[in-house]
Amino acid sequence: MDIDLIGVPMFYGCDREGVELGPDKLRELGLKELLENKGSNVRDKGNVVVPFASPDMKYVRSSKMKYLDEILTTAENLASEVEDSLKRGRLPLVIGGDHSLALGSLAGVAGALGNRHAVIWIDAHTDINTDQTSPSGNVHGMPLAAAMGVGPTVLLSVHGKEKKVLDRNVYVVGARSLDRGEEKLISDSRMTVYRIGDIHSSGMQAVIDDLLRRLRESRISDIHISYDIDSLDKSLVPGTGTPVRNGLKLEESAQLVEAIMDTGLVRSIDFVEYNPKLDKDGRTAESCLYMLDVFAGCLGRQTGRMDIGRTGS
Ligand code: 6HN
Ligand code: MN
Ligand code: MN
Ligand code: MN
Repeated sequence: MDIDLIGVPMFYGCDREGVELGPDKLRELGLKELLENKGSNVRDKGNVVVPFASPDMKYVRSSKMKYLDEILTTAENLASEVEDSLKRGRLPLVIGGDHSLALGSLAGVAGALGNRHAVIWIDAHTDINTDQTSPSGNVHGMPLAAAMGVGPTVLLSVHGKEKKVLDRNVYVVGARSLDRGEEKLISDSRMTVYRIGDIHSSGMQAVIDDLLRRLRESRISDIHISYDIDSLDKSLVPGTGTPVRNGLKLEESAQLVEAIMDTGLVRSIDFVEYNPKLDKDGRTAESCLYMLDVFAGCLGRQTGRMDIGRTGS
């Protein structure tokens, strides 16, 4: 697979410093070599430009969304890069940085692919707050709502005004920390949420089978994966800003990622929320490398497009 690595050194969306060091730390840990050793051709496009803002500038533009201007500028920059990579037939691997960067990656995906694709959001959270429902004002809790066309116009207008994904093509896996407004949006929309309870009661394979069946029934031919490392259990990722207990084990996460990757339909990937400053004994670095190795293995053995649903049942 031909891969474009794109770093987004930004913490504005979570308002907690350290996560902006994620992209360079992952490079230092050998991400490019890892992908190459597994058989991919990798071009590192470097980091997108993230404007500087001091903490006193947090609420300059909006009283409800912190660092709004800087997040929007970064998202525009990223959207252009992602769109450009996709149009060249390369897979953008976007490394964060906080999850608000998905405003940009999803806008770039929509720019290149239209809106027939699916988004698979692997996360302890659903990130479907709006400025009205957010308990924190942190934009990393809002990008998926915005992508579906829900929320304030400023967030919906990144790189074009159209919806970046249709709600019926959105799947969240691993959710276990949701706000009230998010619960309401889930019931009012057609998105699918596989909660940690579903995974623990039916098993990951059953969730995967259901997910792949739905993708097949919707005739999905392109997938974007947004991987938030806080989907993993808190004990595995002390180095993330919003860790949540009772999360996925590495093996479960690997099983999920492999099944999705092996459809051959994944066109772009986000890998977000690694905060090296908060890490303890390199445990988070180790978990990140474990998961990136899984992605790398799948990407490296991809030669062409496979039929969806070959994995699982
Ligand atoms: N993430 N739901 C909480 C909020 O502030 O909106 C947490 C969001 C976490 C977002 O982990 O990408
Ligand atoms: Mn997230
Ligand atoms: Mn464009
Ligand atoms: Mn999360």
